Amino acid sequence: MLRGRRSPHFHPDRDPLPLHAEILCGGNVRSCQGMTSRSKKLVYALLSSLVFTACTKTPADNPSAGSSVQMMELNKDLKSVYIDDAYRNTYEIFPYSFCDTDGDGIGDLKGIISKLDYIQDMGFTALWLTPVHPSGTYHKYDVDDYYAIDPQFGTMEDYETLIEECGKRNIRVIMDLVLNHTSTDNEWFQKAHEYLKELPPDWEPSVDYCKYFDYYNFTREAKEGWAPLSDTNWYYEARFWDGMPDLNLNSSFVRQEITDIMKFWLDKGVSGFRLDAVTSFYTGDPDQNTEFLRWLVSTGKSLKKDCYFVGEAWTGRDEIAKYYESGIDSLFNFPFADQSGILCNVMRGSFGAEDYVNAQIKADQVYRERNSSYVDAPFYTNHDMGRSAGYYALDEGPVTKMAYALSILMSGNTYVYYGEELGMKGSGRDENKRAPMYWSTDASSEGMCRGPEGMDEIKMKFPSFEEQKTDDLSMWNYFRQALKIRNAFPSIARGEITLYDECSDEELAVFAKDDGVHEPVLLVINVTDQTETADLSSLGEFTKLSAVLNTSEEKIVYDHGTMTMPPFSIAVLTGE
Ligand SMILES: [Ca+2]
Ligand SMILES: [Ca+2]
Repeated sequence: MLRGRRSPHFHPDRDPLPLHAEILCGGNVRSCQGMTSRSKKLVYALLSSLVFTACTKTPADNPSAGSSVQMMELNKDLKSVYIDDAYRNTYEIFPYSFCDTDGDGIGDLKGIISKLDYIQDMGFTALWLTPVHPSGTYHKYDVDDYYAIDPQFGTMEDYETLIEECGKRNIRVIMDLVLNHTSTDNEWFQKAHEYLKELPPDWEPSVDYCKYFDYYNFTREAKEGWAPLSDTNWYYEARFWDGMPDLNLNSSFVRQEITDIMKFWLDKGVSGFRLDAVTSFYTGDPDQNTEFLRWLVSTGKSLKKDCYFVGEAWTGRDEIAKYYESGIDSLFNFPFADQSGILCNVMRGSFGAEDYVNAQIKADQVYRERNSSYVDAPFYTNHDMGRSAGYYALDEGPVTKMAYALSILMSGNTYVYYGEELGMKGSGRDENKRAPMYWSTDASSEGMCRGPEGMDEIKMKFPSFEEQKTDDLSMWNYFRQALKIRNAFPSIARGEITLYDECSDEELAVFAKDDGVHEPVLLVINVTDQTETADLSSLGEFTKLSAVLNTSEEKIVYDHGTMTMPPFSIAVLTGE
């Protein structure tokens, strides 16, 4: 086993984390002018068995204990730089479970408004709310009426207040736009159904009599993915569930309706749209999906010049790249997300620190080729994924924290799912992934929601917000520091990456980010549970340790060009 690196077969849900044996003996300093990382690793492998027992340090021996002090002190004076562009820190809220204000146990818009100071204080600059339109389900991805607000969540006035209050805080609001399907309870579907019920069996339907017939895909043949329409001999396309009929996106009536919907909400002040289920628009036909996106994006931008679109294409990098040809601003960067994605694999040791950087460089190249003004949309988890604290069963915090920082420090518009800043848990059935925001351990305290029906009882791993907010070492505080750093150095969100591969390897990576406008930064990341060192003296431009993200008791030390990086730590260097 390589020094400081877990076995590639390490499984955090199964295997204990190796002991934090800090090896501080000399001979293992990376140098940007020194050996190649390959040959260094051989030396590490030989050294490790010799020095492992000889120079283990305990935190008590460490004169620099108190890394949280370093993090709080060093980051204290960082100033947020606000830039009015699409590079945002977006907080994803599942309204049903976020904050309840009227005591019915269901989160509401007034609840979100009451937490805007919390959201702003965390460092977020945009909100994405999952659907808020009337719907029979708690998740509301089957929309009954695109021009209204679900009474469970509040009123149109509440939504307008939300947008206004967000505006005061420079927070943009992104609306979830579900265009692949509606609910069967949507008036459009009901009218089409009525019409087909009354149509004599041997007659052909005509849009001259009922335009709603054209809104959906109907056929008289039974097919897979199509559901029978009751009291008729017709079937309708319903790929997800027979309560969600697929819209006919070729219909000029539907396209007019979509245009009207976008205009309606843009006029109310939303900044853009998150597009649900992009790959299902035309199932199995990426070309048509891209063409539809091209129409949608150009229509939206003709209504409002900077109307922002982010698409959910849950697929691999090269197919995501194809959708960028449509001119869409952003597509969620799925390959980095979830339990099977790059971020989790880095923390589990099956993907290296330099691989994490190289994967970003490669993705940037592939996406930029298709859309030179694209804005990446990195994220780690969302409402369809198990929460990240559950990915590392035996972790006591450092791994969960560091993984999120690796996501937050990526270029683009970063997305964070509510509750992840507390390390909430929830996996398995979808309801569990949408558990009540853990404001307090007392389920009856102010704002607490009851959560979706059918949700299992979830035992949280980390404390509630009430307890975490006063603890400098908490998950919440770490998260806040990560967003603070992102807000203080615009090159982190906007910069292009240069990897210093001579001093990067599986354990540690050194890379610069520069957007050509703001101060360039150098990031040093140690993704292992061991202390790692690197000689950065040849990188003359970056001489000042300007911000840190620590997870262990040890401080990050930058001394005469030598960087000493404790386990799971991140350093930001700038010029003087
Ligand atoms: Ca409520
Ligand atoms: Ca479809």
